[in-house]
Amino acid sequence: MDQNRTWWKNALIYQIYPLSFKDSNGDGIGDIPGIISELDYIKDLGVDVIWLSPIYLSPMADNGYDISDYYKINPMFGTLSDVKRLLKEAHKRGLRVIMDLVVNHTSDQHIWFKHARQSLDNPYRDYYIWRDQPNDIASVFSGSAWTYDEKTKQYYFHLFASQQPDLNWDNPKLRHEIYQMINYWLDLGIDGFRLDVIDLIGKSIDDKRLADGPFLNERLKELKETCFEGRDIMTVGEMPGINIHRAKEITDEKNGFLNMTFQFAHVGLDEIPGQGKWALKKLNVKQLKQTFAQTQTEFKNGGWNSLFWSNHDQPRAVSRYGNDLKPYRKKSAQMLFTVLYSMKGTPFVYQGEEIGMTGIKFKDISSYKDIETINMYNDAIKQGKKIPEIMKSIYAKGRDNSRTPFQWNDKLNAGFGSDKPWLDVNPNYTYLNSVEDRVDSRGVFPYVKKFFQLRKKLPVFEKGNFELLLPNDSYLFAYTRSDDSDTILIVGNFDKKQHIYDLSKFRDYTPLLCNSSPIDFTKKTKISAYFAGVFKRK
Ligand code: TEU
Ligand code: CA
Repeated sequence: MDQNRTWWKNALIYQIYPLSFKDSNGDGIGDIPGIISELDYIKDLGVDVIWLSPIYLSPMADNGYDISDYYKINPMFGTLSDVKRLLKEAHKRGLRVIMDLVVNHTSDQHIWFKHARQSLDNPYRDYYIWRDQPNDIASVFSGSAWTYDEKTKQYYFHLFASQQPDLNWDNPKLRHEIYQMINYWLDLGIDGFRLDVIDLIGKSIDDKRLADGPFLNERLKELKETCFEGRDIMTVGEMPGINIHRAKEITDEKNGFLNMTFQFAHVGLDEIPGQGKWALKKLNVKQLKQTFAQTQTEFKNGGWNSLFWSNHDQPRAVSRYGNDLKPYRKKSAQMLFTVLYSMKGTPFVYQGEEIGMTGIKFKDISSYKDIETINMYNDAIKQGKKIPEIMKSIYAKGRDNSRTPFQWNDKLNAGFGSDKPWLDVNPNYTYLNSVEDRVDSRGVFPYVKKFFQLRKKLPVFEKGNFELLLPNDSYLFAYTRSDDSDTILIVGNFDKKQHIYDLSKFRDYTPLLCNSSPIDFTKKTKISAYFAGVFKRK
């Protein structure tokens, strides 16, 4: 992490969920050779960096976010030599590769945990968190965060599934092992890390300070000094539990610890506050705009931010914030790209987003594979909730929404692979697939590709100041970005209806890119359903 090199500020990052990207050997599971075979596709979009969700050895209770050996590659994804080939092939094309780093917890099948649970005085006991009595902290994946271990008659702590015991970051020996492992991967030539729930490593269990806990800064500092400093890499920390002020501190160019963080304020707006993600609330566009504006303001002078709608945990953006009905899908997907990625920050695109892939509604819970979804379902049934009500939450928020196999073409299994995929393909692949989308002049991919070319060309996208326009309007998301040489105007209509605006004060702006007929600024003008446009002051 060399703070003088800031290529990552203007880089386009593409997240690959290896299970679901491309299956090369017909076992129904995406793999590394599959990824290698599509590097040209990725490059063609204008991508600079690939982020791989975990490919380490894992019993896959949480699809790889439960690691049983940090040094081994999961054979279902390939071998270490496949990884080396991936690095070589990617670098050859000017693509960098970052890996997922999951160090808040391991799998319960990790050798450390297997040892740790043997006896109270086992040398690995203190690698994990044990108590005689549990407190009332709940697991993110339902139930208590404590599981009783029969053999040694204590409880171990797991903020996620019981198969994911939390590591004890208070233990310097454990920290040292982790740093060694991180340096092993960096020395191998990877270009950085996405750090899973890294705001949790500063926690203090007994006073229930979990996210952004009292030790976070010192831990991140040690991590930076021992592993990241002096290397030409990028780091992005997933931090669901910190506020934007802290995110700015943590990413400060001089005194910070990471290049950027993932912030979650905007993806929490369609849930009832305090009741968790499954308690659905209709999205208020005004609130969404204000949330973004706050973040943009906070990062005005220093720190750095990431921009994302979706990832492997979040539902598909077009189904959530846009409109996935046929007449609107492509336009609303293009609109979402335009308004999000014209802001200041590093853009992250999740696989399939570039062709406007949609969420999934499986009829029955038995088709779902995600541990969070299944645990919640079982819990809700026990509490007496009705199935249709539970399914409604799953349709809106379940993590399998974004995990269905990539839709490459209209052939068998959407061209994902020759055998039945591990998770069912979305039936809309017959018309929604990358072959179809890329030759379509109104396709999402062609628009997005042009958009990112434009974004790279004009420095105002990287550095320009953000100013929100029409803050109280419920349909239009409009703002300007300006630096010493340019001002650009960004307009997106979040509604399926057209609306009339007087934007005549922008009459000296010309269109750079629009997803339909540009706005006529000389008069009161109709802005069509899901319109998106970028304009520049003459
Ligand atoms: O997710 C962290 C996180 O906060 C999740 O609880 C997230 O909010 C949730 O999935 C939303 O439903 C990371 C990974 O991205 C996720 O896939 C893992 O399951 C989790 O950590 C545990 O490693
Ligand atoms: Ca495979």
